[in-house]
Amino acid sequence: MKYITTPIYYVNDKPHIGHAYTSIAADVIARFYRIFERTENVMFLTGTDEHGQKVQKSAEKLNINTQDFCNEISSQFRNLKDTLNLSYNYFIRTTDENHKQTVLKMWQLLEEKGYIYKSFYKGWYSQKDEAFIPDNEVNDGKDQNGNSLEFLKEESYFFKLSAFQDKLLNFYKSHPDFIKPSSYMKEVVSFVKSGLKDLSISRTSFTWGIPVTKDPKHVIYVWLDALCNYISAINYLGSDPSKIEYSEHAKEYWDESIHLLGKDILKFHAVYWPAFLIAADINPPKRLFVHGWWTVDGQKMSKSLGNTVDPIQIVNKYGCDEFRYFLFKESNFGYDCNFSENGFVDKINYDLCNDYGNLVHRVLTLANKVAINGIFKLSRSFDLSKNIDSEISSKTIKLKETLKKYINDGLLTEYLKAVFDIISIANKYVNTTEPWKLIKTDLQKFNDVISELIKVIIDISIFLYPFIPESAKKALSFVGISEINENVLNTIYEGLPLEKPTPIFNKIDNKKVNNG
Ligand code: ME8
Repeated sequence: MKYITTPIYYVNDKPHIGHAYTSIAADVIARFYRIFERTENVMFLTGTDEHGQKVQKSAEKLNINTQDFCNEISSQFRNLKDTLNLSYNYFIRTTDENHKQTVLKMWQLLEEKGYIYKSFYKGWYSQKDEAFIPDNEVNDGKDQNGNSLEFLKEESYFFKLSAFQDKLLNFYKSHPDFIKPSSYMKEVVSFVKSGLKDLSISRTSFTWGIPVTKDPKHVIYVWLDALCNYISAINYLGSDPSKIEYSEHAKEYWDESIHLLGKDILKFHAVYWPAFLIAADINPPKRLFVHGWWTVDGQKMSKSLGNTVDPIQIVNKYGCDEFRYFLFKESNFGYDCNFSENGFVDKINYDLCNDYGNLVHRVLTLANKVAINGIFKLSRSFDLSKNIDSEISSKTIKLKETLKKYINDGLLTEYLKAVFDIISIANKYVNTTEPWKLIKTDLQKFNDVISELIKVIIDISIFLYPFIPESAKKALSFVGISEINENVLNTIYEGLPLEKPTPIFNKIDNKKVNNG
């Protein structure tokens, strides 16, 4: 079982490159596991976060009914499925009835276990981050990034977060791989060590949220509400609204859960969420894969600077697989990275066209020349493991285990690098063996070389499939393979029905960059 999630996105803003990045990362991981696990055992969840003051204000500004406003923006996120070719199984909305029931059950559990009390909140609140800001991070009514804060004085329910300091520190210690990359773990540990204050978990000054059952003038704090999406989507607390029943089936997924998130929301996922879960007798998720921040041409992306990158526009201009590939080849997943359209075009032209696309095209064009009745007969019953004298074969065999490890550790950039190293070796092999000469001088040797290269193309296409699904499928279709699963790697092919290859990627003229 595998359970992969993205953050659920606020509906006060339309989707941009940052949202696309997290969602595609989750998609890559889900697709990879579907190759090596039974497909139905891999659950990939995404959705929208629709409650809270920020969303209510955005709808009010436009003079639109809040639910209608949510429906509109939520559908823009849902439609990314087609634009970005996302393979999610479920799209959750925090306005879904089923989700609301889970949040109320969670509240009930925290209350029954004695972790909720009523008091009075007095302090600063960031509407932008939907977060309470400690006094020592406030300067002149602004947060550390210069965003205006609001001073709140209102009755509130509190969660006894302070009671979880030691429990959390013990948890981090016994689960050193909980957060990847591990530099983020250090940040979290030092935050928790510096002391935890109880957390305000209800608001009374606006209404757009889930009302507390016994005290409906309070709505539940948007982060407690939102984080519960990860368990409501799998009905962890049971589907009957009248009773709480921990689901064994949900637990199987939960034990293998991976949350993907940007570094901006690390504290909520690494501190608050495990504390809520431990309080409710539920294990924290298995892994958090944290990624860095995209800037654009070296600048922070913001609506006011007008430099937000629209993934839909980029995909329409350059193609979906091209965009998916670029995001992870350009960035070092886990760390900050910069978007520039020129950089994008270079990656497509050099890596996808020159390296992968060209390898497939020239090898299969040569193979077609000797195919009999459209079938290319591989020399020997071609088995890479018996051909380990060659550098590419031995590296390709080891690749599967290396890539599995990279995916398990959230190392998406390393993954691509490892595959492209093989592509580069394979291209060199073509250049040194010169099969276009062998076809005239030594047909047996020609067949050996091309057979080996075809097997490598099959394997790397399967490995690239999670990142560039349609292009990888196209490459595989040239050799008659339509199924994408582990068997493709393990099959010993004797003959392959060939199609005449057409280019998988088109070179982009750099002039296109500035010409819309
Ligand atoms: O925080 N670079 O939603 P959100 C990289 N609703 N990633 C970026 C990015 C950028 N410039 N901008 C956004 C919320 N992201 C909450 C989450 S989860 C229970 C609730 C990505 O719409 C990144 O993954 O502000 C970040 O964590 C997420 O979008 C925040 O989306």
